[in-house]
Amino acid sequence: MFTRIDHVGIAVRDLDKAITWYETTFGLTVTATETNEEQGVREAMLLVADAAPGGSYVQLLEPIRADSPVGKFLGRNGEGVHHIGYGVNDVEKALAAIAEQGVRLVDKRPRHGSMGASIAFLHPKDTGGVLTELVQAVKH
Ligand code: V0V
Ligand code: CO
Repeated sequence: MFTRIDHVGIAVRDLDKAITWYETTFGLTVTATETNEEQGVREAMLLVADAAPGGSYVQLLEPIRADSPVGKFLGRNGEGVHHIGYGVNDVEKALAAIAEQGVRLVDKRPRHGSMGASIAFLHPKDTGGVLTELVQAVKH
């Protein structure tokens, strides 16, 4: 069902500082940055490896509101790994198959994600404490 790891989402307090750190320390480069009002984040995708039908990225996430998923996470845990995003070919099909296994869905329908992707989250309480995101990337 999963085609690759699309991205690892990392909660940060200061997006610009975090981008500079990843660029200078690991030599990564930013492919896209975006503010996602619905998700309450300003985020940047840094390419790690290119692959079809989409690359693998580090996603740096800075909250734009304290009362948002990433804002609450930072308050509780500080900076660090927030979620894993797996690539899928058909997010609606994957959601239906996973729901059938009894896993609670945060999103019953896909939402708008980074770089035009369709995304949906599974509840971390049903996935061994790992917030898990399904990502149907725009083909390139
Ligand atoms: C919360 N919990 C987590 C967690 N966030 N566990 C593991 N990893 C995380 N990232 C745990 C938390 O410790 C609590 O456990 C419990 O879940 C309830 O958390 P809460 O924050 O008090 O309650 P909720 O229900 O308000 O929020 C939890 C959920 C929320 C997972 C429903 O964070 C959510 O909707 N997340 C999905 C959206 C999201 O994360 N967006 C930002 C990335 P205890 O204390 O009860 O044991 S946006 C993105 O990735 C984009 C745009 C993209 O990729 O394109
Ligand atoms: Co994500």
